[in-house]
Amino acid sequence: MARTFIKKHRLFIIAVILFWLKVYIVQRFFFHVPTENVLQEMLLFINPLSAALLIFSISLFFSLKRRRVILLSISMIGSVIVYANLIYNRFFSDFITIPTLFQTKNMGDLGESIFTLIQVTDIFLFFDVLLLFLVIKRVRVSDDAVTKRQMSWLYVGTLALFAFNLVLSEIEHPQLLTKSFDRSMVVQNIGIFNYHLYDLILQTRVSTDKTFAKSDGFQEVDEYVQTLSSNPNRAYTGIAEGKNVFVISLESMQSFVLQHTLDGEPLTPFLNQIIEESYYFSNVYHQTGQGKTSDAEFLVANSLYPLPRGAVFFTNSDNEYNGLPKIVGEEGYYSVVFHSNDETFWNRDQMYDSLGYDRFYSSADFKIREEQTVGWGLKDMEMFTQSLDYLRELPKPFYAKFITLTNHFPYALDEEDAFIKKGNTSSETLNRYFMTVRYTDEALKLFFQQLKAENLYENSIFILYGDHYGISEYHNDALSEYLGKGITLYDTIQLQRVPMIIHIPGQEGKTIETIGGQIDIKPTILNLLGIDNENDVNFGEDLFSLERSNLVALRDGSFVSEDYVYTKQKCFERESGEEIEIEQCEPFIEEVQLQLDVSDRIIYGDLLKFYMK
Ligand code: GP9
Ligand code: MN
Repeated sequence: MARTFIKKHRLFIIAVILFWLKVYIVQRFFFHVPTENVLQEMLLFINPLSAALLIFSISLFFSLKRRRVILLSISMIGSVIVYANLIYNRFFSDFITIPTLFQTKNMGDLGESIFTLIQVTDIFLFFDVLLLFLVIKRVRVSDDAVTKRQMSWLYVGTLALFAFNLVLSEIEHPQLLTKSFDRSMVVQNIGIFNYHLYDLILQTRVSTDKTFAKSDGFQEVDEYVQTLSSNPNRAYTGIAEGKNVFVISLESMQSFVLQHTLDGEPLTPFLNQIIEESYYFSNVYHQTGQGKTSDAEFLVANSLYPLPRGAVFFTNSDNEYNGLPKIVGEEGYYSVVFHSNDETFWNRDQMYDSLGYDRFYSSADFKIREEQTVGWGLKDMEMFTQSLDYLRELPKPFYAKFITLTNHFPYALDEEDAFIKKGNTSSETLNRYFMTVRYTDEALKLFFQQLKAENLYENSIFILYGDHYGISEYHNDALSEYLGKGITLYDTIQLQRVPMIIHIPGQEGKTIETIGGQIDIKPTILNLLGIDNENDVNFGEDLFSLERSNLVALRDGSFVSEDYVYTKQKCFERESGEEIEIEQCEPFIEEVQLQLDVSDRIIYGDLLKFYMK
């Protein structure tokens, strides 16, 4: 029967095979998904087939006359979906989820960035569509009508294939679909199309969670919340009480640029100098997900994890939060944000209200002339300079957040703003990144000078943090050329460290190697300011604490502990970077999953309000 089916449905079979092979090639050679053993290789090869059979089977419901067009359309739409994921993957080392599709307010600004991620050779990824078109034109005999029996067998076969795929993936990665936050692992196991189906299921679960979380899940969540403590170090309590607070988000700044040079020139001379006079936390990791800058802001403001899918700034901006701006506001602070982008980007205008900011200075509040902008907006130097006019007038004490932007992908820079020559690795992105990092460093230097001149420096504290990675895994080869060593999975995690600097004028410098994350910033600031917020739910701990759990969870479930680094179901010794038995990491894997899960349930269920008096 299979023979007859093949003979009578040649076009269908050809379309499926072409598409299967194309998706396999993209998954295997273009996506950043792990392939380390034969089973994983096999999974990558077979997993596009069940999805290809399923989606092309739609054509069989159409009349013979229409079928050719339908086949071609499916092939085209499918290819666009794969390609969109490829572009996304090149930048984010991640895959598209349904909530990201609704972040339409961000779309306008993405133009140039997307353009940089497209390569001319990408056109070959649509070669199969062309081939199918030619075949359809040449093969005059049309396929046959399909019988009900054939249809049933087709679906039984597809289902069996999918089940086989799931069994293999369960062998390779037990509980992947029920317990993982790592999308690249899911795609590696079930393929990009089945992944989208899985994402759809997660989406519907989120909606139902919203309704049920309050009644069913609350007790469980509450039990966990009661165990949380930010363990403040009393020696630091209130050392910055009443001072103005500057929180500066360093766009795309990773720790590897600090104290590093390019052709003998330091990449961050100012930051290197300020580190000497500050508390510098050398092992702080970013914990952001798909919401990038906004996720980092969320972590800093709430000491909660951002969401596993989409940007919480978009999905849950109506929740009640006990945000840092709101808490300091209750203590008499005036809280503001300076960011020269449209106020709706990342849905900030809505979310900032929920976090309790008094005022958001967005692009509408800056004078923006063409020559003062580059890439995504106003140059950092100009942003800082113009902010001063507002800063001067603010009621004191103030809490002021600044979001830098020049060091944003695609790292564009005007010649006159270049303080070093660009790099000479095989990635133009990385080469330019060095220059924009150096520029932002110079902008910070200027800002500190200006603040000193305005008498705003002495009575303030400064928290500088990197928001997320700037160089994705796509540029690993070039990065290893620069670093002079290969990049292992272990290194990929270590590269997620971001600058974390607390500068208090008058205090001596100290490098602190504590393992921490952005989630720890809020309780740290509150302790420095001497603010004790009893009703607060903080998943982080004071970075100065001597009783820290020293376990930092990354958003995809990877983690770093005192002794271990864990990612993609592999366990490494932190000290040496050597891979060790997974059993060593196991006790922490569950703890990290639980922590992420409880935080997610609090957000999806809008549960924070039950803790606020
Ligand atoms: C845009 C800026 C950059 O306003 O925050 O956002 P990112 O793309 O890094 O999340
Ligand atoms: Mn950012």
